[in-house]
Amino acid sequence: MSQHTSSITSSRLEALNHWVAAVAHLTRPDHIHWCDGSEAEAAALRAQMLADGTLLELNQQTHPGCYLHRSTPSDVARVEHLTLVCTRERDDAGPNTHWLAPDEAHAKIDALFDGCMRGRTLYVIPYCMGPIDSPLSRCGVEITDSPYVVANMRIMTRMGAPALARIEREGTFVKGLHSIGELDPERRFIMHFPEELTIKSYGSGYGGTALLGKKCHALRIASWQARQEGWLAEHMLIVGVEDPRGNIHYIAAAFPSACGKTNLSMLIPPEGYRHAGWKVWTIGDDICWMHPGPDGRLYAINPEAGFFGVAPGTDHGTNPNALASIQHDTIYTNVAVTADNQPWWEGLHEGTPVTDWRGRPYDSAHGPAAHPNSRFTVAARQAPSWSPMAEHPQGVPISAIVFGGRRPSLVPLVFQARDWAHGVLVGAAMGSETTAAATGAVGVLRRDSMAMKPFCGYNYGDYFAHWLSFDRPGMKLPQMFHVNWFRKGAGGKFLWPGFGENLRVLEWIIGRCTGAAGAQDTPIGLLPRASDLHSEGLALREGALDELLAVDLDGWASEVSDIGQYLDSFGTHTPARLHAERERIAAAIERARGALPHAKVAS
Ligand code: O2Y
Ligand code: MN
Repeated sequence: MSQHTSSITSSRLEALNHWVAAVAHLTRPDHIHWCDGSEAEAAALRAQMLADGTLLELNQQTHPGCYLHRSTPSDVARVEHLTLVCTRERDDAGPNTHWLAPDEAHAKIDALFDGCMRGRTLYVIPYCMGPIDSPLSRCGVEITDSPYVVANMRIMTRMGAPALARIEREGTFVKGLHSIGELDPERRFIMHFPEELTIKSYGSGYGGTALLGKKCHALRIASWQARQEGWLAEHMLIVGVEDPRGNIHYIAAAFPSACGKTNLSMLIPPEGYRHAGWKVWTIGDDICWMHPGPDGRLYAINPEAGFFGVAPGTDHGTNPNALASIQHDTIYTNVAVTADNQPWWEGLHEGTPVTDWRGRPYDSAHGPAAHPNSRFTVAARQAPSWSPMAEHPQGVPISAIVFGGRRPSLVPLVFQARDWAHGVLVGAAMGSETTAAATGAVGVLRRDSMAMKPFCGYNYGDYFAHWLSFDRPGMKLPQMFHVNWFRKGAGGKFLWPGFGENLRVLEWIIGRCTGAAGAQDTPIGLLPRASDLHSEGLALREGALDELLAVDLDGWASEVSDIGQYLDSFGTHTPARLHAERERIAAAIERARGALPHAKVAS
């Protein structure tokens, strides 16, 4: 393939060639480069970025193949208010998105793109989300003027010649146009046109706003495609849990941003479990595409090929697998560095920062050394826990779907939904405290249905209906659960140790799927009694487990009423079945409150 050319000679790539020509006409680049994904290409781009300071070399003795990128300080996280869904009908985008009419949106952003690549190279990145030979995968092409984006897309997707060959075979692909522009926060937009399978992003060079295969394609556009085609595109990790008899159960779990999805997907079992033969296999840490299989089960693939993980907090104690993965061939973004040029972040118990994420001499008066949303980009295959099944074209069968959020009070450690409709309500009602993964206030409770609030490409009411539509004859659907690792006690300390110990909860979840684990029925769902959880070797403070497994009926009465108002906010789009499910639970809580003197169900 000739790389410095304005088009690729193939009649089957006519649509792609036309689009590239039209974009070049608008943006006026000096050069056009079609990415083939080769090692030679990656090496040339790396040399260029090292020369112009886009990348800085880290200590090659301790971290071979590792580089640091410092983004513009105003460009360090997603910007939800500038992330738009542009459907012809406003109602199709729904109140959960920021909407703009397509004509107005195109005009606004094309004015910014006009001439913006003068003096730059336009890179054409063909990519495949999912294993290259999987029928569940979908392709896209990102056009960008950022070599940093090319380097990250090479890690995060299957990029280059094989993806182009698939696009040539299939003829369809998602179009993503990106320019870093002037990196001016006042001239920044991330626009999605689901009806046109098109994304346009201007003015950011960072993360989910610039790597268009990730949040923009694999969630916002894919969720729209999934609804039309009868599958699910979700903000979920996928993990395989192997029991001592060698059975592997796959679990998909949705948590809002920066709630530990990467940690859970790479969990190291507690010592006793390890000795007994338990193992954990990573399939994905952020995004999950699930399709009904011929046997009625849901089969999942991870559309990504890498991790774009949060660095702060990653350490031997919290995520040894992630730490092992990022010792080589990793791009770090916005971390601090030590005197001998090793990457450093808060929570890493080795080394001392001398230079902060902005490149200034580190001074704790300036705030943290690493940005709280600093990241590593690393190939998934570098994780010691990486599962060979992640490359399986048919995906892995999902036994359980887990929802969770940061809930310092009320929500128990774990509960199981009675059935699919109840599980959809539990997912729809999910709430969590906000984190540093997006700009805006941190630590505020907000509803984040299925952890898709920033990522659903259409009206949440219709999305809930789509989820409910899977409950039909012939389907063998996963069991559904809710977990809360973030419950705090009276002193403000976490009650549950989390990390590896979360396997105890996953064991109960798997036990519920196989019929091996017990539970008690409560108005909010099925909860383990303290004796149903394996707690040998678990260091909890006295009474903590009872607190973690109690149901405060008064608190739940007001929670369920709040959920009612939330469901009402989607108007007639909210399915009647979801309202009915909420009313059933509200009535069960009222009956139990009437029957109990202290309005509490003890474990
Ligand atoms: O996209 C970003 O810039 C940071 S946010 C992010 C990155 C990787 C995985 N998930 C997220 C998220 O916000 O959920
Ligand atoms: Mn995410």
